[in-house]
Amino acid sequence: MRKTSLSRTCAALAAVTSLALAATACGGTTKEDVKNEGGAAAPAGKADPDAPTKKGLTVGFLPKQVNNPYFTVADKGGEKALEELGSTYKEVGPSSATDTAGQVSYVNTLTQQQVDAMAVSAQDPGALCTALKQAMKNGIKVVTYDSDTDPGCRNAFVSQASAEDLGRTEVQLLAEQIGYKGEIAILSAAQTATNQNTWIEFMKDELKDPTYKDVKLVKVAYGNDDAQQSFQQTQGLLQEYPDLKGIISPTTVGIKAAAQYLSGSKYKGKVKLTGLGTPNDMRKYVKNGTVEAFELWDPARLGELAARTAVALASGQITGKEGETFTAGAMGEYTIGEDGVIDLGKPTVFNAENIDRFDF
Ligand code: RAM
Repeated sequence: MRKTSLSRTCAALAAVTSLALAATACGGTTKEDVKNEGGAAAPAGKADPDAPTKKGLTVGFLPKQVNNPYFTVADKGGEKALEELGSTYKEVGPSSATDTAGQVSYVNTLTQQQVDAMAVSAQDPGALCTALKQAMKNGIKVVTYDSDTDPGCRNAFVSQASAEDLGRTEVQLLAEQIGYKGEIAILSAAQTATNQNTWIEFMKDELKDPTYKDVKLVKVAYGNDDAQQSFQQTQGLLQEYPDLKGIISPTTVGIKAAAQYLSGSKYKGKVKLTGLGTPNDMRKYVKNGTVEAFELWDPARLGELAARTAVALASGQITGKEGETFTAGAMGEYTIGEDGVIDLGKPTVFNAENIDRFDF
């Protein structure tokens, strides 16, 4: 796999995209962030790595969307970890991935309830900032997981994998399947989603490599993490671009709906599909020849790491500053990176050979 250093790519990204997006994607600091009290990661006090792990804490999970199987698995991972740690888990959240106002009011509810920490997957990077800062002012530790807000609006971000790895490998997976030639499209989630937008910028950057000179990205469509809208968007893409050779869908809801559409159409096996999906959602489409390979991290481990990070913050073992380390139970030791980002690890590529080894 071709790899460039993240900082080099981030500099390139800043040159080609809006600086704010590049900063969110790469964890850099913009003027905007400096205005956000305290700048990045807002560390409070000094970390004491030897401080005892507090028990009896309450940690609220606020996913992008509660009825999304991906978040059900992720948040269950958080729940299990909190149980083990002797703390209490609760989950609140909107049922639509485009209900930004709903997410803001859930942050306010958790603040009013005086939880000790919250783990939030942001539908929109900017919209939650004021509410999250208010939570931090009230002494609540804020962890984002899955989809980040601005670094100044949370203590730490638990990232599922390097955004660069995810964006580039999805292009590599699809390009290989279409023989490095033809029109491709992206079927994303919500237009404001921090995580998907970051990955898409890396996909576009990857496509600039001469390896892909015959591959053309014709459209980015948005299915809003809604099964029906994603299905219709896939149908629309094929009507608009009858020569389309492949689709990348970096959302578990999108890839499943696209697979469902392709699998019942004349395009089955002809129009290639890859992206981010859960093995349980995608198994049938891999077995029936609609999908060759796709990828994902283990959402339960992501939720677990978010919970353990929240507890480490609330216990004073970490503050969210770069270089601090903590032990996340059996998951081992993690070090906080630039701008308070903690990387879970490498994603897994699933295909017909290995998919039956996974059950999530
Ligand atoms: C969807 C959500 C989530 C994303 C996964 C891959 O479930 O958009 O944020 O991480 O897909």
